[in-house]
Amino acid sequence: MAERALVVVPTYNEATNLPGLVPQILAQDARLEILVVDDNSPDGTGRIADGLAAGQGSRVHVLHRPGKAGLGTAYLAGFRWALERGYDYVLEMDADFSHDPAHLKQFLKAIADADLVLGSRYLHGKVTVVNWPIARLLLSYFANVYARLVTGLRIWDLTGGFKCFRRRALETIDLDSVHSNGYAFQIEMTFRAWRKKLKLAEIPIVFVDRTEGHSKMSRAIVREAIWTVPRLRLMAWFGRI
Ligand SMILES: Nc1nc2c(ncn2[C@@H]2O[C@H](COP(=O)(O)OP(=O)(O)OP(=O)(O)O)[C@@H](O)[C@H]2O)c(=O)[nH]1
Ligand SMILES: [Mg+2]
Repeated sequence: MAERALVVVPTYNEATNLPGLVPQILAQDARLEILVVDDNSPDGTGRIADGLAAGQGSRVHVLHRPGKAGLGTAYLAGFRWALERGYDYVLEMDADFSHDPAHLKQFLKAIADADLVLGSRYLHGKVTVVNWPIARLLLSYFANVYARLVTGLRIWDLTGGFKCFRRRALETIDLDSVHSNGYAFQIEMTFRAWRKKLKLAEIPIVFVDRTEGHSKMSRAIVREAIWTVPRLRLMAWFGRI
């Protein structure tokens, strides 16, 4: 049977971005389908997603959740949806055009030789971020230095959200025990994949700050990331991961 890849796109108030994004994703590769996971966005993103699904035949799907419950649980719901339906690859991607759909082909190429491919904004120390204020860039960069030092993972970008999992990777990781929800979710998934001896690969991506809609970054998300890193390390120490 032909290979199928599902791009999981979590949305919260992305009405200005989603209609442009969906056709661009589908145009990259015939194997690609999309699952929009919308948390009852007040701006009507969910209805827009339904319209796009109706117009794109069977390649666009929508999962509606009753309210804003965070990025991590949105992805976990998307991963389970994909596993139940037999997809070979599952990708994570933001709806705000920070992640260029043109990179999707590179992910599909790289996953042929890996279990998890990470899109990296800091590969070998080279910064490929466009239009972020310097304070935001420094926060992200040093968050990654911190996460790398504490976890011992030799990965340049642990907090990025543009990634591709081989089905086997999602089957191997114990999804029920993942409980971080913001940027920490990205670190936790990659850490768990590494602990399971899955093969990780990093490819360079150019990350562009959103021009439409609003950031959902918060202090709580940063705090969660700060605590999650040593928690993961300790759990690994005690053989819990
Ligand atoms: N379903 C769902 N999607 C979310 C939630 N929070 C953020 N998103 C979406 O997840 C993607 C990435 O969001 P964030 O990592 O919070 O980043 P952002 O809001 O784009 O902010 P920046 O980090 O400044 O780019 C975007 O497509 C958001 O719409 C949530 O609670 N539920
Ligand atoms: Mg964003």
